[in-house]
Amino acid sequence: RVVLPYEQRAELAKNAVAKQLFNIMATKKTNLCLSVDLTSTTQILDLLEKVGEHICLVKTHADIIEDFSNDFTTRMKQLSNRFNFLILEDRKYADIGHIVSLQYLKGVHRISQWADCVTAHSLPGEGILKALFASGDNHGVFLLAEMSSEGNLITPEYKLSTVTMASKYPELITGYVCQNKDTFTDPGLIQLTPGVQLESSRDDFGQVYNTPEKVIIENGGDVIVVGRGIVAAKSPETQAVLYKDTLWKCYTKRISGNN
Ligand code: UP6
Repeated sequence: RVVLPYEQRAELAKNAVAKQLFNIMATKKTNLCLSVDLTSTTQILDLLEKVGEHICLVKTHADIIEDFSNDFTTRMKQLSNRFNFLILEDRKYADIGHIVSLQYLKGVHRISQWADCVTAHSLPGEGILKALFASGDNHGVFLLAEMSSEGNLITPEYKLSTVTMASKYPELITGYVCQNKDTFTDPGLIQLTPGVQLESSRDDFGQVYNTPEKVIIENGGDVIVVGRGIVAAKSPETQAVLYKDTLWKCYTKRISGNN
């Protein structure tokens, strides 16, 4: 899986969003996902205006935004069309299927109307996937198979059962949020890896950061999530270009087999 180029993996993808995302990465030559963890819509839109051309995916947390509105999502959608990136709402669903379906379709956020894909935990069991599958067309789910935070309670058995559960929903699953390449083998799925900064470090609340080399070349990351590494920089735009170039270099090194 890890040595195949994104354009070939696009052809193997069974989920429409995964196919699209592989193609965007190959066309724009970027595997950078910006985690735009800001609390104001103007801050978010201003930043996307500046870095949209450098990213393949934007990851949102709609529930941290203080002035969330339909107008905001319309504008974000316009930017995603203009710059050709997709939108992932990192909702990390973790309830019974019935409620997750309502959380996806309803509420103030109406996530299904603007997000190309969402994240979900496998903890509640298969019903969560059944519900998300029944709740729309041409959408996707990144299932949490591992977490970046220290002391998280995910075991090797949990990870294995997560992948077995997901294999029953090939049209729904875009990929996994995970840290290691041995998590899954299907080259049509995407490894989304958070916990990345240019230097390995930690924050005060258990987040663990690895370097681009480690997460892409050693650990098989396909789409790399960077939040504060870009968002908290003096010049997020300059930093986004730096991350984009560094991450892409690691990917080309990986597929050339020259590691
Ligand atoms: N995220 C993780 N680790 C996980 C899953 N998700 O950090 O295992 C998400 C967080 C945050 C982003 O919810 O939005 O990735 C990481 O942000 P950071 O780069 O600022 O630490």
